[in-house]
Amino acid sequence: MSENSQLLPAVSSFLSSPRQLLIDGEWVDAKDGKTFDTINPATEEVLATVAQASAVDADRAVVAARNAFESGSPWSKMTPRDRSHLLWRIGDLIDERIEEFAQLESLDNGKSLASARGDAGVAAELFRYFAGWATKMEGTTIPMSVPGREFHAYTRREAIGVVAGIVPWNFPLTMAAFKVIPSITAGNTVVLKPAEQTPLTALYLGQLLLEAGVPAGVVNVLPGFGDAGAALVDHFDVDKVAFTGSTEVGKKIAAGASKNLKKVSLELGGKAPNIIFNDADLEAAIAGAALAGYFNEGQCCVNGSRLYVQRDVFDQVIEGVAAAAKAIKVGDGFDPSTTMGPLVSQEQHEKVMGYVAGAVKDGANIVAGSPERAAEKGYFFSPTLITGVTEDMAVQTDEIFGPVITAIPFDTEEEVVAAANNTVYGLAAGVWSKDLGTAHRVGSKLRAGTVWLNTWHADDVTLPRGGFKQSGWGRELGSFGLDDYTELKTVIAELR
Ligand code: TXE
Repeated sequence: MSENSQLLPAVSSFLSSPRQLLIDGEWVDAKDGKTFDTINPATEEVLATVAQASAVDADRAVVAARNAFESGSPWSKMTPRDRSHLLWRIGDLIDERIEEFAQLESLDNGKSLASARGDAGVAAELFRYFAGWATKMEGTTIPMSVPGREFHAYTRREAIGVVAGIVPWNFPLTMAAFKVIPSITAGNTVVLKPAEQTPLTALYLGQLLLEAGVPAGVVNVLPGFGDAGAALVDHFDVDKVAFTGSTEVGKKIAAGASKNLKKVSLELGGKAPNIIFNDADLEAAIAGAALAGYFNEGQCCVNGSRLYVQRDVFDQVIEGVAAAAKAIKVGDGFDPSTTMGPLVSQEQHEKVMGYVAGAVKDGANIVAGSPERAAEKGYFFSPTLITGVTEDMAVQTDEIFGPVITAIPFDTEEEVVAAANNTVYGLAAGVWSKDLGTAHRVGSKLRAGTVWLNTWHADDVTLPRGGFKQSGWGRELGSFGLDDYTELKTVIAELR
């Protein structure tokens, strides 16, 4: 297959010239002229050259965002209704260009075109969902009791100011949308820092936002590395940092942002337990376990990587998940038969292979997959299922962020709940049982921000998501997600 022969003209033209930074409504080079290459993980070849933002560019973008936010700016004067219409229009524009976004995402990240289309659809829907909220950021009137005096007290939800959105590479467009959309819905301005592995769809989104009529400086896009992200976190004029990424960097961001007490929301790593009881609908549970572990090449923060199966059905479940793993077609994202693309980068590929090789060394059994690369070229890796694992093995404790499931048998509910919660993470968890009492009771004991009962990866833009423990701070999406992008002001007037 030749990818280039299938590329849409808009995508070919986007890739054919160096991509720049978006600052104050203009496409500009990095101040120091630096660029970096973004790599197609299926071919290991350079896909595009992109301007690399430094701290100086971060400052330029924050100044632009601050000016766009200040009172009297076109953005500050836009009514909530007009913001709502703008958000809706952007959603529709994304829908019109789903194929363009999907091609760019598949080339840059590796995921299949079908999966990338799904991501773009979520981004479009998210714009429309938040379009509804722009006109519904309501306050309350609150009674006061001061003898002999009369007051009228009420609350207002107001924008925070300049938001720095720092995002990872596993869902590049949707993660960008997660930060940009609630920011602008609430009237903030944004500097978005996409991941260095996958800058293209964020830049394409930037282009579309300008076309849709988002005023200059309201959304700025700064491709670059961790230093550019850190410069945003340190910048005095950034009011809030919204981050999705590793727990390690999340801790640095919390520490950096605390210097000026910026607001921070963090969506970090996970190591989700997926628990199958003897009485589960095994057909559904097996398919669900494979989806939980292998969707998006396993590069999901809510990836169901720790499978716990009650002893009577352990062998049957392992056989079923292994068969599902072997049925997955690993290949180039542009091949319509592909159900799993390559991992995102050489670094991620080496990390995942290293964990599986380590498990073999520790004495675990590989039931499906292998610690080896799945092709000579490209960061391909076969979906892997490992048994004979103990709780102290690195493959069981660490977030691997690849298509790797470890499976351990259990006997009692008490034992499995303790094992499931024995992690620093708390992003997601799942329970499979036909007994609703068991499902809800165990679900209530799991320390995780999302608990799936008899399903996995079922989701909607209306639902809040986020982590317990070291999986993060705050919640994204839904009405809860919008609160994190606003300040609450209390106004007290004396009636004289
Ligand atoms: O993440 P990083 P990486 C986990 C997953 C993965 C591991 C490493 O386990 O294997 O993290 O991935 C920017 N200040 N997750 O290295 O470094 C960086 O440029 C400010 C889970 O890619 O956390 C990128 O834009 N920003 C996760 C973003 O942070 C900094 C998704 C994420 O990069 C920075 C991705 C700094 N000091 C990886 N250093 C999830 N929860 O979904 C880096 N960045």
